[in-house]
Amino acid sequence: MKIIPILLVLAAGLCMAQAPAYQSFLYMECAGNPIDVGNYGAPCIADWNGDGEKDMILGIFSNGNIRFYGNVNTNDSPVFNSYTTMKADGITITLPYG
Ligand SMILES: [Ca+2]
Repeated sequence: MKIIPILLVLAAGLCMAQAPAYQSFLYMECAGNPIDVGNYGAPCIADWNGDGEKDMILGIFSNGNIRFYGNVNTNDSPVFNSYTTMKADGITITLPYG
C-alpha cells in the first residue's frame, strides 16, 4: 500500500507545522510558597471570577478535589495569595479517578 506512507508523511508535516513553543519550567506559588499537589496536578488558566484577570483552577489527583486560586495581580504577573476548594450546592466537588 502506497497510500499509508503518503498519509504518514502528510501527518508528520502537519504536526511539524504546528509544533508548540515551550518556555522554561517555573513553580507556581501561593502566598510565597510553591504549590505542591503531588503527582498529576491538572491546572487550567481562565478568568473564573470575571474580574478580567486570569485565575488558576487546579485539579488534584490524590483526592479528586478542585482548587480555585484567584489572581490578585495582573495577567502578565499573576499572584495567588490563597485558594478555596470548589463546591457545588455546598458540597466539595470530588472527581474520582480510575
Ligand atoms: Ca479572575
